[in-house]
Amino acid sequence: MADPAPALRTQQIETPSWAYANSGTRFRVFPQRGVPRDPFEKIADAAVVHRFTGVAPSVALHIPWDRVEDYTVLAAFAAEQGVRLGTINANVFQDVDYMLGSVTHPDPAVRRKALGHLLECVDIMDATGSADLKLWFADGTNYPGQDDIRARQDRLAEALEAVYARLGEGQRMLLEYKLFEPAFYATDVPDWGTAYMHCAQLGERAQVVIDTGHHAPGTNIEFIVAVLLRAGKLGGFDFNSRFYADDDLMAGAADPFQLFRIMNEIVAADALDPAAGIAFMLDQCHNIEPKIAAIIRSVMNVQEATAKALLVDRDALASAQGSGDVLGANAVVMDAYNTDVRPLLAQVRADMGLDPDPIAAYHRSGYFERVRDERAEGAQAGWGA
Ligand code: PSV
Ligand code: MN
Repeated sequence: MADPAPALRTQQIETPSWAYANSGTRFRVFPQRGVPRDPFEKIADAAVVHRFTGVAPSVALHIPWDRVEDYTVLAAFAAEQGVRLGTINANVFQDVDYMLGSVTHPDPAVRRKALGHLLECVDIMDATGSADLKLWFADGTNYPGQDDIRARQDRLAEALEAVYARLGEGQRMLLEYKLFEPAFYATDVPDWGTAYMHCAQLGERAQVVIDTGHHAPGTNIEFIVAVLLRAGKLGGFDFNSRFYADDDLMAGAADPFQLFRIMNEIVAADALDPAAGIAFMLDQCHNIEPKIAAIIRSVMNVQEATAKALLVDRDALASAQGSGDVLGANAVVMDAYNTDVRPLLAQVRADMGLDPDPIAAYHRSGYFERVRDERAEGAQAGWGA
């Protein structure tokens, strides 16, 4: 079996700027001390996560939450901090005009406004050097008959085509799906099949993003991973975990076995290497727990799932599968899952010149106490601000 350490050392997990900001449910946002007040401070926090884990070198932005005057200045600041700006997430779900949809809205004027924002996001990518544009649409309907389902698909296709045509060299469009919420009857991109259809029609540089919280309970997500990988249409992940709906809890917290099964498909298809082009991103909110430590924990959870996937004895698995040995094949996978990979990861970190225990090292660093005092004044950034 190949040594898992090199792959673990080169793994890259992108953290989301909004996870560092205040967030909550529709019932209450509980502000936390030390939370960033602007995109620069979010990036500074993301850089701390990278400093202690060594595998989180990029941070995703959400526009307009991370709007700044000059994105080249923000990119230069990120570089100074030791990270880079990653995926640009568009936001066409928080403007009052979008009550009945954005790019699928029945009114062409609203559609034009939404498309304008998506194109602005590509301009931002040009300035930040970001390679990926991530699109998630809250569009959909709440009641049967509210709008024409096929017409909405046509409007969506038209907008996607215009954005796709605007992409520059080396840029991709990642289309995210979500079963429901905020639309409760028919979401316009509800599942991987719909996302795949649009991406297939657009071309090679349009790929599907799997947000692990965006499925019906019981959905076999690793099957979707395998099928999209086979079709060359998996662009990346928004990792988070859920017990009920789109809970946005820490990745690997609710169901570490599912995260392992997903990473197992990735490793089996040789898609872990950054050169394979799969973006491993977190998309989560830390409503009640301290944010930076929670993000470090999430990164470590993804690393643990990956390490276990790398430990699957592929030869033994192929031979058990080939001979129809059902229990033997399952045992190979379970042996890897049941291995305690924490010592292996501690060694990997030591070899990278890192503290083997990133959370303890972060707590010892005094970073939290420092920013808690420095950021005492002013308005904290929050979800939607
Ligand atoms: C939607 O629920 C989503 O998963 C999309 O990725 C958004 O851009 C993100 O959450 C941020 O709220
Ligand atoms: Mn997401």
